[in-house]
Amino acid sequence: MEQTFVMIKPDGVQRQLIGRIINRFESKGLKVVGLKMLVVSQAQAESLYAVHKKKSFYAGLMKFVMSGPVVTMVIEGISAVNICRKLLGATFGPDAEPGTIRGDFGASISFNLIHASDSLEAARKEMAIFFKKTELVSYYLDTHKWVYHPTEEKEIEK
Ligand code: FUP
Repeated sequence: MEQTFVMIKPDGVQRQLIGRIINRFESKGLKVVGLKMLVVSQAQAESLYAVHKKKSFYAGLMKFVMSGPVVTMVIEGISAVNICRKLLGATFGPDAEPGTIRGDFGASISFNLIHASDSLEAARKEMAIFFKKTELVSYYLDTHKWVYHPTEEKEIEK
């Protein structure tokens, strides 16, 4: 079963969208296995956005992500990385399709409400920045037998 890292950014918290955003993942049938509110440290921000270090928007992005509390999550499910990215929508609010989180709640380029890992490799790295292994909870969701067909069970057990 895949796990991915998701973070509601400071604008999502300030706009009181925490509940509605988490609801998108739960409604899809994905499972929250880690959940934490925190203010991102300089070291965490540097690590999360290392790939953008040379970009013109890097300084602004760093300042923004550390500007207030965020909500970090680890989300689990079959194809969780890909599904979460689709639920987010396009990077910039004006481009994001209605029905996606960014498409429904955001109109900005810089304030885009939420982050989700873009690959399994990124997910592993980003989860480790924000969560200790002991902070992730392994549990059975009774609804899963209705979210996934029995033929998918092998994948669920992985
Ligand atoms: P995404 O993977 O959709 O979160 O987007 P990227 O990894 O490409 O960019 C990371 C963050 O940088 C985005 F969430 C928003 C910000 N950004 C800008 O502010 N300006 C840009 O031109 C590109 C990205």
